[in-house]
Amino acid sequence: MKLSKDVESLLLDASKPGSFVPDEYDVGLADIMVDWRTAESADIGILGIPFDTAVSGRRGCRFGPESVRNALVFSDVYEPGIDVDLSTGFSVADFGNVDVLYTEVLGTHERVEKITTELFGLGLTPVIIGGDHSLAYPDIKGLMNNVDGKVGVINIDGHLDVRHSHHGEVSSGTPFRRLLEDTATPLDPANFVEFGINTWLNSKYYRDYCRDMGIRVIPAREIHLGGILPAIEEAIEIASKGTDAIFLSFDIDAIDLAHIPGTNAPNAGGLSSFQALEAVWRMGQHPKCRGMDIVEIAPSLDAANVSSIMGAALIMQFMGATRRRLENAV
Ligand SMILES: [Mn+2]
Repeated sequence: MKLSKDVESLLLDASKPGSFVPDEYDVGLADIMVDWRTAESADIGILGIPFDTAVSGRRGCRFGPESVRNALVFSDVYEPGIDVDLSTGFSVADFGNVDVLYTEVLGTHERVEKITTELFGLGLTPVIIGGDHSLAYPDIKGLMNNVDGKVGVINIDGHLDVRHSHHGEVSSGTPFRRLLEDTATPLDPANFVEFGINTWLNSKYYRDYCRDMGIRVIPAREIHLGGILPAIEEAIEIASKGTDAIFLSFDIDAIDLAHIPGTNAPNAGGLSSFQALEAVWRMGQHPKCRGMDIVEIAPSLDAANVSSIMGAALIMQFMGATRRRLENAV
């Protein structure tokens, strides 16, 4: 169709999200992110998993990928605090969402593991947007399937997520027990750290299990009282010691409920948004860091979309850290 030049110049391309008030000096993530089918290679690969069937409480995080992507494409690709600019020399490919089996947890996990195994195999750094935390199992298995040696895992979370099961079923509370007990590629408890554990939604039984297994649990209280930097340093030390790769699993409910209302189990006394960003910035720069998932963001439980905006900020921060890591590797 044809419109007059005058009218054409008044229309913004709505297929490119984030097109509000253009400023020729702004570069948004939408300007640098491409569909994976058109990319030769990429530094970062975004994958969404719209699946919350394994949540035992309030569901809604299956809408996380859509909501976080919407927040993500409004991000500019520069952050003055860390002074990282992603506008040139950094590539982000969007792999879309996993076609999940809505009523089948294990079947969905199989699909996810198949995909993540190939994504890690491409040599890029995946950023996986959940979905519920049960998905950490196939997310991390995808990395383990690509590494000969051991994989260290940092779980930033309000909860331990080492349950045996919920009535014999896999749930969002079981992913790390599954990894620790996996027969093919078990997670070594000596390289697993529980970071930011907090509040009256954890059992002594599972805390004792971690103690008996030699798993370091760093409660949010210890981080608040002792400072974020020593806690980050210790977590990196545990996950990197004798391993070939590190995976960062970020459950948004690690962050205080004042910042994150949009999740199944909001956390009183959790990490601040700054502490969370600083943890991702420092952990993501470690030379062994290979990927991240961010889970349990439920926009249907949110207020003013802030939980999705926080999720997007954490992803941008991880991308900034990844850029620094890749620069340091040269
Ligand atoms: Mn969790």
